[in-house]
Amino acid sequence: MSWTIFVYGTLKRGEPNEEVLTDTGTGQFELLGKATTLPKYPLVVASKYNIPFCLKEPGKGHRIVGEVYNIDADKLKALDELEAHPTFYCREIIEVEMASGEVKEAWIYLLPTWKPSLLEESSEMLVEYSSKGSHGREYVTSENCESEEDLWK
Ligand code: PCA
Repeated sequence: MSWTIFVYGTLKRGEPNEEVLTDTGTGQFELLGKATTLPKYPLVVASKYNIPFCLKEPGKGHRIVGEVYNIDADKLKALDELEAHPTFYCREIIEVEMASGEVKEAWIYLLPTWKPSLLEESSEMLVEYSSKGSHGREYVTSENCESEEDLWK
């Protein structure tokens, strides 16, 4: 399993898309543990489906808490499909710190572009995402989200 991935949103254990990661029908995975990003990022819940987004603006927000997995190429393909990489989220390599203090390189899905108003409206920048968190914006499953534009209506 040659890919290391850091997940911070709906792919985490107990979150709405965890099965996309843990379904062994679409590839293999191994949980390495919890970790924190070395850079800070703005982590916001936004759009009409209440999607968690880590915005590609390192240095702003907080160091984000998530989970690190080793996955195989099949699983990476399944995740890229869900996250619509590279047309929506963009998968990039960043540094994350494991609970042990070990620093690893891992892939993360970042939102590369957004409307300026997004950061102003979502005044709350999270450290650790949970769909049922105190932000009060529970994730809405959107199997038939037709277009990216539809998200922001
Ligand atoms: N899924 C990916 C990116 C945001 C999301 O909801 C993740 O959990 O890391």
